[in-house]
Amino acid sequence: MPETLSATRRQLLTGLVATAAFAQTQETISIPGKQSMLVHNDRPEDLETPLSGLNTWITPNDLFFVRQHLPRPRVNEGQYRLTLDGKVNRPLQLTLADLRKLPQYTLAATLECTGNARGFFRPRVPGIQWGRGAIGNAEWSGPRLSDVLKMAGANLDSTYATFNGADVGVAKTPDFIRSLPMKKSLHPATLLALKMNGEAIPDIHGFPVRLIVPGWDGTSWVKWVTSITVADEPNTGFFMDPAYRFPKHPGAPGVAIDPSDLEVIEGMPVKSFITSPTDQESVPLSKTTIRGVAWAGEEKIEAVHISTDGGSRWEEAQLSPQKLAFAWRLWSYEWQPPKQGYYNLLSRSTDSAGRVQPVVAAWNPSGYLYSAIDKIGVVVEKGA
Ligand SMILES: Nc1nc2c(c(=O)[nH]1)N[C@H]1C(S)=C(S)[C@@H](COP(=O)(O)O)O[C@H]1N2
Ligand SMILES: [Mo]
Repeated sequence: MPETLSATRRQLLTGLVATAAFAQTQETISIPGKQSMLVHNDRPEDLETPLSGLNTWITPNDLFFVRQHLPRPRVNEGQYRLTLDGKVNRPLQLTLADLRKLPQYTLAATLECTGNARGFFRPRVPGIQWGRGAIGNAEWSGPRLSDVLKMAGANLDSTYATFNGADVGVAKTPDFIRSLPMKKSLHPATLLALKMNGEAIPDIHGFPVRLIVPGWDGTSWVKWVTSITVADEPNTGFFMDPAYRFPKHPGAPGVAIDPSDLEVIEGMPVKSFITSPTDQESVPLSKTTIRGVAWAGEEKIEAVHISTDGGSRWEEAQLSPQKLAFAWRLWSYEWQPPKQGYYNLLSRSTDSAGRVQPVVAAWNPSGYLYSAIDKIGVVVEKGA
């Protein structure tokens, strides 16, 4: 019977697909809890969150994306020391216990990789071809960076603090070192986090101490922080220059940009994307809830607009109550399709500074800060 045959074939196919995916994750992901992630690289791990994992305000640690350039270090809690040096009156070596004794603050902040959604740039650019999921929102807890700097008697007129983590350079990849302007370092929301969503920071997310730079792209959020050096110049290593820089003025797509026309990325654009339904999914004619997230770096999300007709008409989506700087807002829109067929669904966010998501993202040679209006296609089926 054809029906049985197709059912069997379908079972067989999904069975095969499932087994292959399972075998792959089993082989490559030995990180507890991270089995459902999309694997871009396995050594070191670069893992993307599936869209189904981005429909909650807090992203669980097990579903949080991972990006690292170097083999992941394992830091021994007892032996851990945080060194403070450079332009400080009292060079310090702090233990975890010292950091735990300081006043602890908790805040929600969205962490997004600078290269998130790089895979959408045309012409294509080299680098991890992230989809939408190199992003997550978590609650981070720990002392303020400013309190730690003041403990060491840091010269607060110095212009930078430079952070090194326990990971070290290998082969052609240099050590991961980042500098943060003193102004942002002294911001009360900039933390040395000891906890992520109420638990000790997981190894893969920077145990035991990671820098939280709310509203700025993920590159500054140094993991496994072991030293902070106060200085009047930024570090000049690879991860400050030439990496993670953005054109000072827009360049033509596909055209190289002179390094002197690039600058360090500070802050993030206004963004939104659709998490459900997913691109090319079939949805019923009855009713569909379109969902997604929106965020705006140091600003707040003011509105999200949805178009279900390719951008002719726009309607306002419902926003979750959290109107905060640094953290994303979830949004939803109840859609009653007029009839069956193929629809282009778009989402566009507006923030408290009046920034609006553009139709076209600013192309740049490294594929950073993709921020165009999101677009997916869905098939509305009568019987679905
Ligand atoms: N020490 C160290 N910190 C790091 C990195 C790294 O490679 N080494 N990668 C950065 C980048 S580019 C991003 S996007 C975030 C990713 O954080 P996550 O893996 O916890 O999601 O960590 C940042 N901090
Ligand atoms: Mo990143």
